Amino acid sequence: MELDEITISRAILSTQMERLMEFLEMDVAVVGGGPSGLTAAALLGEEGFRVGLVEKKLSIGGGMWGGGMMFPRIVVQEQASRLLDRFGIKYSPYSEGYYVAGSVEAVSKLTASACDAGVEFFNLFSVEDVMIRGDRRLSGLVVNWTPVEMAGLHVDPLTVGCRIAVDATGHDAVLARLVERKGGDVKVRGEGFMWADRAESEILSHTREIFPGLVICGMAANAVAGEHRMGPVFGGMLLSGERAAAIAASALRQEKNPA
Ligand code: 48H
Repeated sequence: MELDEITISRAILSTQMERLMEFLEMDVAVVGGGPSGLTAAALLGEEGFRVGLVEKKLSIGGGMWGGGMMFPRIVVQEQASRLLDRFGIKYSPYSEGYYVAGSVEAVSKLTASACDAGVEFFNLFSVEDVMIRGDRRLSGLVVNWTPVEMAGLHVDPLTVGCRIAVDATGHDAVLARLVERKGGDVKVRGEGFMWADRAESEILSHTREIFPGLVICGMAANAVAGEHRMGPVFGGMLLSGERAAAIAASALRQEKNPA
């Protein structure tokens, strides 16, 4: 068979357009493909929800690739080791309660789990605004190509609908800041100094629906709460992603079957 370039182009364009149309209205839009967003997306996908993961960079993985100061290792504490098991990420014990995993394996396996769970990835999409109607509920994301943003081109964005958005944008807490800036009842306090134990033990209490339709997780949750940072210990990110998935799933089920 002789390869035909036009067929190759047609295959990519038609397949991607079909997927884009299918995901114009999602159950959950997870914004940010770092460890917390990947965990949330994979778990929600496994539950059968239509989940799109929007990531502004070319690659998925956020701040986990770089491990600690570019040494590609992450530390995970005892409480989160069950999530490493769940996603098939190998690890070795270091000292009591501390486990070490490879950051490349961790990103790859979380990403693979999300793919297997049916999550659709929209990389190189940057969220630049959100849709909040008079009913004061977040109901969509306003997205543009990252290269458009990088080049400073005046190109209008498109909008995708979602029943729940998960802000997993890390230190910048992009969605929370957008809602705050545009007058929503959200306050972003900004993250505090390094204090791993405190930051990791509080992150689950900061993982919550901060605005109707907007769940915050991962480092963004700590940034909103004015909580400390934790450096390259990643258990809290996985656990926070898991908590965000549970909150989103319960809100979606409630919407379907109101009491
Ligand atoms: C689409 C966007 C946009 C946008 C940003 O930073 P992340 O890895 O986030 P978490 O919270 O899952 O993990 C945090 C962890 O990596 C970390 O930094 C830790 C533990 N730090 C501790 C410390 O002390 O420093 O991923 C966020 C992702 C990135 O991939 C961004 O590119 C993406 O969100 N993103 N995607 N539209 N507007 N903004």
